[in-house]
Amino acid sequence: MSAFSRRRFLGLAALNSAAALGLTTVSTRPAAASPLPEYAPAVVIGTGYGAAVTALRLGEAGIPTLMLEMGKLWTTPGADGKVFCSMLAPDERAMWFKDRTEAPLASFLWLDLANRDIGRYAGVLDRVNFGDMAVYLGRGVGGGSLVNGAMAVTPKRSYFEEILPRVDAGEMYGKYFPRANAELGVNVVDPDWFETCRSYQYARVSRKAARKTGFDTTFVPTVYDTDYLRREEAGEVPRSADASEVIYGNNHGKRSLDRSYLAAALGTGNVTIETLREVREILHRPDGTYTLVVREIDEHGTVLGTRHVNTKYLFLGAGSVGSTELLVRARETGRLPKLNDAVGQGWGTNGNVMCGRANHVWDTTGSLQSGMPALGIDNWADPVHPAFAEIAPVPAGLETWVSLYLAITKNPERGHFTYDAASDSAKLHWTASQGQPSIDAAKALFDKINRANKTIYRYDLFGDTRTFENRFTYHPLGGLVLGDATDDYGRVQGYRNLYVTDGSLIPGSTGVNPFVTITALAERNIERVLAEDLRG
Ligand code: FAE
Repeated sequence: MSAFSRRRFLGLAALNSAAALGLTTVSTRPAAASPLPEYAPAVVIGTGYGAAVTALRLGEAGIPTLMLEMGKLWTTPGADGKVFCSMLAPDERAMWFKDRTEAPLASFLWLDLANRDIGRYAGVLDRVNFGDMAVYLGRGVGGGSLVNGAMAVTPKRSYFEEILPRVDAGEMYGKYFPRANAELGVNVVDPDWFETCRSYQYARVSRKAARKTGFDTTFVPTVYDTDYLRREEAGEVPRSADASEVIYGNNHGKRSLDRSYLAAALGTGNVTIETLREVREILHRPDGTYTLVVREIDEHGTVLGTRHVNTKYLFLGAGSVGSTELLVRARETGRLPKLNDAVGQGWGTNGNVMCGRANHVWDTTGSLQSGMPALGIDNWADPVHPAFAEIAPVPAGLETWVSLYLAITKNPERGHFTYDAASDSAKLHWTASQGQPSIDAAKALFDKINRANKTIYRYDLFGDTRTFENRFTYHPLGGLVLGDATDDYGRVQGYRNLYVTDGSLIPGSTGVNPFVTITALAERNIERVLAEDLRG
């Protein structure tokens, strides 16, 4: 058993016992299940990809580390025996303090069939609405890993070199990407099973249309256990991906961070996770250490109190929107006045745009659709309109004759954040027109596919009659860009022992789904920071 597996095993036991006891603190040391400590040598804000990598490596190095997560621990089953609700029957667990779900596919035949009124609760998926752009985010222990589609894609090296030219690509592709893929548990669907299974009939229908146009498709690696999926379809195990579970969490099959990096971090014995704790402010003390103002809530949003936690080493892993908001607020309220002008800049949507095509009546996709995509149409080499379009499911549980796609395009537009004192929050500046390059790229690809297959777009999926939906993103990136707001290893400019670890480091685009890149970059950065700042 490797050290990672052994630690993972210990950490999983700690997560399960915290859930069984209804604790908001998770640790392998039972004594730690006490009020929030006043001091921790290292604090990591958030429990998403960057945060989880950082906590594991700090814990391995023997550094007592506290993780503060605003969402809840997702291990305790509800009254229906399930931890998460499905997309077809969403309830309060679905969304972060909303009165009604806000699903990405707004309608079907112009009817709002996907959304339901729900109670306000610390649910797993958030949609932060900023005018012309809405950002979907995961909330809970594991961050985005709880809600995402599990697509684990390493970017093309040439594009990685283009977006982060100062990062040594040789080192990334030789060491950190392989490390990230191994520890995330990335695997690929068995190609033979794929050809005959029911779960991916929808993907094969889209592949046929792509091939007829002259485009080829590529398998998308995943952190969903593809063997589990095979057994789901065979009826051998409880269904999850095949039971319309994805954006509101998966009850089985997915290797979310709480089952990989976070479990291993807990298993070091040096990492504690505190849940339902939102960091509101960062103060810099005269001795160079940091004080965090932390709001404690319960699952129904009642504020239980505000506490202060002091730390020497502070790592921001609250995601592109969360970490950027914390630093924009700190700069504009004068708490961290030496933060530079790059804080809040360089934000992008990873060029996300969604669209649907109407299939011919004989091209049925089937009522059983895996919620975890397996194929993408790779048109990234197109010199004018590069796009990588994932073939997405419509897990409605019935035949819809829709082929759905989430395209990742090369959109050079960037947004920025400012601080709004009235609401004490960061506001994203992004206009609808900035999304146009993404639409142009997707349109270039899907117009060709429609022409070759004599098919048309679906006009009924996004609430009105639009064919391309680019008013939301699943892939917020940037805000605290590597080498601008930070040095080349995520150290925040202007302040010692303050670091960024998450998707806010990436300048708006990765060309593929981003979590493998976020993970690998965090591995690279923490290795250097540990060697030079903490051990040096
Ligand atoms: P992230 O995972 O967002 O974690 C941040 C954590 O910090 C969250 O748990 C927050 O609750 C917490 N937090 C925020 N503010 C605070 C605060 N002030 N105090 C305490 N805690 C805080 O950060 N990516 C892929 O690569 N493949 C996919 O298939 C894919 N599908 C997606 C599908 C959906 C529906 C969504 C929403 C996203 C998807 N993504 C996918 C994106 C991916 O999940 C995202 O890029 C990463 O989760 C971002 O990782 P970070 O470490 O930046």
